[in-house]
Amino acid sequence: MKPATDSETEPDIEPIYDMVVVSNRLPVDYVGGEGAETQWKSSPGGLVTALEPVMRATEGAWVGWAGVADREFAPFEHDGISIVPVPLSAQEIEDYYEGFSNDTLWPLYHDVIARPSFHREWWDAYVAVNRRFAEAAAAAASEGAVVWVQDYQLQLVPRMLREARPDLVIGFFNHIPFPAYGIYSQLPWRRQVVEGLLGADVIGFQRAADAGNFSRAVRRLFGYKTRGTVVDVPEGDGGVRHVVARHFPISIDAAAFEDLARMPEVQERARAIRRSLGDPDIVMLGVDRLDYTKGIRHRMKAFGELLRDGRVSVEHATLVQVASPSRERVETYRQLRDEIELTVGRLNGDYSTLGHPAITYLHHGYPRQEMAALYLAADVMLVTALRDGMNLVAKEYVASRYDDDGVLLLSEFTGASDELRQAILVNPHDIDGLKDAMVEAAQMPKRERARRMRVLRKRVKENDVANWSATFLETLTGVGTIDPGVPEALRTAVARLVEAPRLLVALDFDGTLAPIVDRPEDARATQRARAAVERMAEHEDTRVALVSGRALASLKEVAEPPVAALLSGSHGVELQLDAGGVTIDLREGELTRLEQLIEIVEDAASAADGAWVERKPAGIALHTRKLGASAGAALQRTAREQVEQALPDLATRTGKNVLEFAVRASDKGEALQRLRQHAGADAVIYVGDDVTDEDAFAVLGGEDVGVKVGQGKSLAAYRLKGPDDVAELLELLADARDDAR
Ligand code: GDG
Repeated sequence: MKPATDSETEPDIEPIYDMVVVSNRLPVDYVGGEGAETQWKSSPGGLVTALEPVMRATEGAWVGWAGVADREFAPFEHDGISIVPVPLSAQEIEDYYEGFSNDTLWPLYHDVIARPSFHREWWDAYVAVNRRFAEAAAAAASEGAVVWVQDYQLQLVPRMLREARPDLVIGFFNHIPFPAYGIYSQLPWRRQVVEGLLGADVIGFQRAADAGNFSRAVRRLFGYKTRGTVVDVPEGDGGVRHVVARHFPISIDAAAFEDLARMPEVQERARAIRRSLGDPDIVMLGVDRLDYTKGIRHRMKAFGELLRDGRVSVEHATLVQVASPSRERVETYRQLRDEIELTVGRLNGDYSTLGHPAITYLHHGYPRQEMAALYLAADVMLVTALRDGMNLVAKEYVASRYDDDGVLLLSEFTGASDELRQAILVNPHDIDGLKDAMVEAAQMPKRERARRMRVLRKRVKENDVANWSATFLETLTGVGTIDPGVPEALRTAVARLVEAPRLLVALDFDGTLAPIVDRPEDARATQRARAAVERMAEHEDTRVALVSGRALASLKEVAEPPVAALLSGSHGVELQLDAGGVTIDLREGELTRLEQLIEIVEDAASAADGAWVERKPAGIALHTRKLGASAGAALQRTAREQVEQALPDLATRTGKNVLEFAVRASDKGEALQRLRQHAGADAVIYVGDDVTDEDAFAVLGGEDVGVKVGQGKSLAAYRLKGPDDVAELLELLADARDDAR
């Protein structure tokens, strides 16, 4: 614990932080004390664990509420993280937090399981508090900083931030579901909320279905174009801003849970828990915040009926329900608590015997170590949520079961069910189905339990919380570490893709199939990549296309493409759709402009040693790779100025160390659309490494797969490290396509 000072004046925050996280609650709790004696302690939630390493590495700041009303605290540092407290009045907590967040948005976003209340004064407080959070974040962020806003309480912050600080890179992650439009449209402020979110560069959701619901809301409310995971948001200047809206399933610190479970004292505690329950054969466990979305009543009803029907007895099976206190000032939650406690009382009265409780109900929060002991003690984990963004409890149970034992019964209405397919999946509304599933779980043979748990564990370990935050931040900033090989998520996407009746595999060449070399004429695809491309081109229902910025003639020379391959050169200006030649006819005016252009650029290039030009049918490219960064940039600037002066309105494009001018505008996106049409493809995979490949990623649809090779900001949903990894991906694709035939 560290002391901090109280402040009566405006907190003075320095705009020095390159990374700012904004969440309703801070990762610290106020313990007590005043002024220099103020005491804080860490509140070790999942989000803190996820973001702690990032915050430390970037010396970031965390903006949020300290958990006490009507108190202002000056910014301070706690355990190496800079904390920027945002004050809330008691009235604001009632209106913004308990009201709009927890009694309007929460029930609405969870498919109106409870009835949402709409009050205009709650909305006003939501706007005012969101503005305060946005102002605090804007005050803390350095020029060009990354700001990551968390969850449904702060949906207006991205837009407010962008208006105040257009220089910032803004991410948003929604921890709860995003509902279907039919439900969402009930919200009187539906336009303002979507507009608020669209202020972000990347909007993250738990499930693909949530991202899809959001995109539909954008189309219905604003008519903006959405393609796959990209939304085109029109800007005032007539241009568009690409916003990525896609799923990033959150996870847990799996290794930490396993470590806890492996501690001898935790294992001893697990045995003691079973003894205290009368040593039944089967311990069933539920762990939830006491919330109506969690399906606690449904599981109790099912368990009660199993006892009533004599399918289980209290000597054989018992249910432990941890229901940690939550939102106790909201009326719906008080009612829920009464109902659950009534049910527990009834069931225990009817079925418990001395030493054998039917249900052990615990309305407390417990330390994590005790949670791990409970997970180890449980033969069956019951997760029966009626709607849940992810459900971390399911993942914690799996991570704790290093003994490959235990059965997870999981509602298909949780985000976790998208990943944890080897659980027993249930519809909690179907009480008979739920009862059968509970019996099945209790009777599952040991070998089957172990088989399923091994697969579940692999999944949770692969996508842990560090992976989640890294993937999100990589998408947001384009910077991160890319491991060699083909990541699991991309393998899964490929497995889905090969189901398509007609598939188009569209590939950039330089940097994707071929390593980048100094002299473009020396570039060659790696042996593996070539072989995989040729295998794929043999499939009748798969078309391969090479999509390059090179002139077609140069592409053919270096790539030696299979005869059946479709080709696009000069960024889509040249297309070869069937074997044979292709010509492009420049109009009179274009030809004259091209000649002038060539003269200017060749002149400029001749002045710099190491620069060279590449002539294309409708343009010219100035390569500056060998000049070094600053000389290269200087030459590009001069060339651009000269060209702009003589030939205004020419299409220009900047690639990696290359500046291109064209007398006819086209891009790889247009090329890809024509190729798709020509191939009659139901699905497309596009792989590319250059900024010019972004135009192609931008036209991909929901079923398509975009893969960015290497670092850099990208609209693609997946990443590979380099051409070797692309070759591995293509081999996988060819294998899967062979199998699917
Ligand atoms: C929201 C979304 C999404 C619970 N009781 C105790 C305790 N817990 C811990 C659990 C788990 C966490 O609280 C609950 O996380 P869930 O994911 O299950 O649910 P929500 O609180 O509703 O969280 C949800 C999540 O955000 C993350 O994005 O998954 O869908 O609704 O970690 O272990 N922890 C301790 N004592 C308790 O008594 N120590």
